[in-house]
Amino acid sequence: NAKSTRNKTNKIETIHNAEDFLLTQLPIPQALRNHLTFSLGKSNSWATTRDWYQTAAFTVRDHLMSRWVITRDAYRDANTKRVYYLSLEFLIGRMLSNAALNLGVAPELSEGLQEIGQQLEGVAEMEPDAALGNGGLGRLAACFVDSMATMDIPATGYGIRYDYGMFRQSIEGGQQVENPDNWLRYQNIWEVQRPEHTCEVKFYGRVVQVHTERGNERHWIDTASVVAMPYDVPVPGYGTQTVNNLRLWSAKAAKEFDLASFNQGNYDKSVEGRHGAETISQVLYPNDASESGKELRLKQQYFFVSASTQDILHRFITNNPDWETLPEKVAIQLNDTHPAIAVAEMMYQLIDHYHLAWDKAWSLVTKIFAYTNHTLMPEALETWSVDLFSSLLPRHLEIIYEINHRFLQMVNQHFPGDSGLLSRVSIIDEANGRRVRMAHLAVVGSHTVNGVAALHSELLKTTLFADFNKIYPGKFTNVTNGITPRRWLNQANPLLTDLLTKHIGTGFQKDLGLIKNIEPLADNAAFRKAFREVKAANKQRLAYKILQKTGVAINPQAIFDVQIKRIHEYKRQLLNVLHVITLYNRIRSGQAKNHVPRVVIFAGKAAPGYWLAKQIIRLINDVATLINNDPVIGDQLKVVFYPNYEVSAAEILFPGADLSEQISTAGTEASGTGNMKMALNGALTIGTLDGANVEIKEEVGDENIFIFGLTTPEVAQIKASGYNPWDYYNGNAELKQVIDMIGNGFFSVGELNRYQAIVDTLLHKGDHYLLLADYAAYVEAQEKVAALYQDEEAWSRVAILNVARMAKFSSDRTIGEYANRIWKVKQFKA
Ligand code: B1H
Repeated sequence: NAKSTRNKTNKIETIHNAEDFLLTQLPIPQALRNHLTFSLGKSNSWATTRDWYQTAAFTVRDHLMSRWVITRDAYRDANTKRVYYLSLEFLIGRMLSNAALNLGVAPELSEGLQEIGQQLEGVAEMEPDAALGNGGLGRLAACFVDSMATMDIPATGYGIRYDYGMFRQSIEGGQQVENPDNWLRYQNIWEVQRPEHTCEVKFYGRVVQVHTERGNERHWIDTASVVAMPYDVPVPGYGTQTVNNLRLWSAKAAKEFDLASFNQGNYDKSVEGRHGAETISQVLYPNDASESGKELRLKQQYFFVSASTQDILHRFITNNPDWETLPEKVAIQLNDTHPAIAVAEMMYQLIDHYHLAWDKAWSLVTKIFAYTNHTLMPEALETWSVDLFSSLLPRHLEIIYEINHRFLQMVNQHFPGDSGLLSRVSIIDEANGRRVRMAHLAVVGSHTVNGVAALHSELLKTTLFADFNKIYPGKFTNVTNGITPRRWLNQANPLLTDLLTKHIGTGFQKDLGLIKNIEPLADNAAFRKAFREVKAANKQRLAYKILQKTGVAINPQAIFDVQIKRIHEYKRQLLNVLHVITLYNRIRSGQAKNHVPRVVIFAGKAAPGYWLAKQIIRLINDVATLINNDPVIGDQLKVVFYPNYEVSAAEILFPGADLSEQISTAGTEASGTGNMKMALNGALTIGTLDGANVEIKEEVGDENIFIFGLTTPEVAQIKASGYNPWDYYNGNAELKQVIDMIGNGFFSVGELNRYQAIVDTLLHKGDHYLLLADYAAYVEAQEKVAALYQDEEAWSRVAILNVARMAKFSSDRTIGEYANRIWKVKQFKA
């Protein structure tokens, strides 16, 4: 059933169905043997575990390739509307098990490896994580591409192929040490270089007025060029033939080297230009939730945005007669402001390259773009100095000025004479040494702007974008984040997946709505017991990993109290530490009523330049050392800092958690997604009414979550009325004791004032995140946690209800909302 068609060059080509390709595929055990010989050039007796990983990866890749080809051709032939997801981060993690799962070959692969004496888990561990992201924002992009493929949405992700991803963290003497992440050291089997789709990206230069037959034009000249080389990564959907594409750009020098210098024997100089260009895609900036302000970062942004925009427009105009239908074929989502320069770049290409008139180009642009905001934190709001912009991207600065001029004129018409409003919403901040506000560019250039959880989206409308909400009523909306159940349930927690399958059948992986069918089983004692056995096994697995990584032996019966996320003051790991020390003091003084043995587990990276966050890591480790070695404490309390938190570590940590710490100051965490991953894996949440915690509470019910602390309006109010942390310090003897221990060097006997700065932020610098104000409520909530944990039947019941009520938090639901409400793109099955 091969079909013959004619392509553009009038050649006859043969298109196969996926089945035709699949029929030609060998059974997996045979394919493994073949690849070992023909792809690796090895024999069984010499093969290392890494060889077996590569062999397995080649084997699974074979199952992807035909689907990938067919999907791409089908999109092109049908000329469907496509979504382009622009993101500076894709935190994908390992791909082997995920691809095998999504393609439906995981059991066969596992058996095939067993036949040759290998275990899939051990083999899969040889794959380095693709850590092309910092944290939640990057992982969200990875969940989204999984969901878009699974839901047959014609979508492409665009990003950067960093040579070095997120740094690897080791802990030396209790302190974070950063090591380079050389993830491409060995061949990356999951990418295909596409030199035929190379683009040129320009920087610097100047703009001149030129008179042409079309009239006066602005020409950007004397530029320096960099070549953008695409590497394509296949993204297989689960239970579908669709394999979408993730295109990651790598920077190359425009000319291999300057021949003149080379001929003069000046080899060093001739390769210099090369290094300058190639540094652009060298390394991911590791500053989650704070901007770096570095020229190289702006270069990264423009580099991948320009290449992607060229790619998108070239694909469009090759398949469509004119520009009129661009918004019917193209939807572009900006993952935060990092790619916001795309608004100006699209104008630049349409006007300067394709010669559209301004008004026409602008009307197309504002129908194509949508922007997702991920944070309200002022330190993360990107601005670039006008000076830097005018040197690096002079033509784009002109375009931004023109966009701003027209925008401010419109505002002035609607709100005449409000000069305060004009200066507040201007894309150029004139007050702080002239800076380009990327969020304003993104808002003005987009038809829709969304926040990532209900509370966050409300706060966007009432605080950060209040003026814009008045100017553009209806532009702002909410799309609550989600997580892919493929990786975060099926792959990370095979035991729970098996248990669920036994009772409700398969299908929940693709339609998480079905998971509600386990709800009645919360009242079934046998099911609760089976559920506890799963949790116990996952805790065993985690305990073993912790022993391997840290040397700390933990009691798997204890409650595993887990806070894993980037280290940041607003996330309040320090509040957790205050509680740990409180428990320590209570146990030592015999005042721990209803205490249950507890293991408090932390993991997360601090931005290398964020000194206080690094101090918090050090404090956690100092506290851990003291408590873990106190014979009076024994198994009653243990503290663990799990090093190098990454996607593959998360896959072990989430299923092993009993208690999920989501304790950010209300109003600071846009959404959180670890909160969803833990609840889906049967942990109970202790948390504030922040981010998506609010919606998790709505779903699981007030009685099945431990909510504590100030609400967002209360936070605002207490700050407005003059918050004084000393009142709490002096008013609570336990709290005072804990802070004094930190300040007096109880945990740092060799250096008594080591943690003075931490005490200072709490007492002398205003305790910006209100740890002291929330301390008592937090400790009280933790007492309730302990009390419930003592009743294992009651605890399991609540944990099961949490799992059963997580349907809303599938990223399939999230992507469905983007597709229907924002992108207006339909499913298309190849
Ligand atoms: C989130 C970021 C972020 N919000 C700047 N903002 C970055 C900002 O490298 N930078 O410059 C990197 C990342 N990341 C997170 O996004 C939010 O804090 C989470 O609450 C949210 O769940 C996640 C996904 O929406």
